[in-house]
Amino acid sequence: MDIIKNEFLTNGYTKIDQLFDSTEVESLLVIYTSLLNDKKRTAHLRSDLAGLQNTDKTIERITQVMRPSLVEPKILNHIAYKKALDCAKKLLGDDMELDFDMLINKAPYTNTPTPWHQDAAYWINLPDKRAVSCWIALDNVYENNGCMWFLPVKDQQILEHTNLPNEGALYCDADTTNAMPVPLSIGGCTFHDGFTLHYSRGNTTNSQRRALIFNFRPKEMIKLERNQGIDHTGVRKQRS
Ligand SMILES: O=C(O)CCC(=O)C(=O)O
Repeated sequence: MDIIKNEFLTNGYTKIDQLFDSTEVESLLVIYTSLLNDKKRTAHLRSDLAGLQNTDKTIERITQVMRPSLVEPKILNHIAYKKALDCAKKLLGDDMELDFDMLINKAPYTNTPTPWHQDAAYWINLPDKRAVSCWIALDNVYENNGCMWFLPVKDQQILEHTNLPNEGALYCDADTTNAMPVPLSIGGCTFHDGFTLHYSRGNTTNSQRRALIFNFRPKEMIKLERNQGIDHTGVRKQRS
């Protein structure tokens, strides 16, 4: 874990090849798939990061469901939540807690990139800026189906971001020459800091690219957010 922590603190991202094994993924996928297929129960938390929902509501390219554990609390019992939290504590301190979870699926042949952005642009400005996102692969991921790409963090500056149409994902302009792809096997994960620039290519393959994502930050900062009405279920816009 020391090497991983060092890499995270130096570059703003790191990876773990196997957070949990392929038998443990099965039970997670049962819940994940039922949420992904249930447009009714997830409607208030569901959107298309591609920003195309007003032009064609039938095809979701980059399905995002925020806070899936609000709809299906039993997902919280999966070992992924505990293991990722343990890692977050090792990376950023014992006061880390789960702020929100989300699922993001790239449907087959949708070929729609998630644009370059910093997660911190979505968030309010908090006095304690420690935050880490854990992105867990539920399929084998590689460049052609949309594995994550990262640029090492330079500083805690947030670039100007703009929404894709129809309140789609935030994006920014950045020199991405030195960006690195991080392919993963099922059950592997990446960790990235809130200021780390990241993106993923579109899915050009014939199968889904499913990811479960957690965001951890200090308990006190989650309290501050909630006091300001921020619970990560609302509209996407630049807040910082
Ligand atoms: O899954 C993706 O394509 C993007 C995920 C992402 O931006 C994030 O986890 O912060």
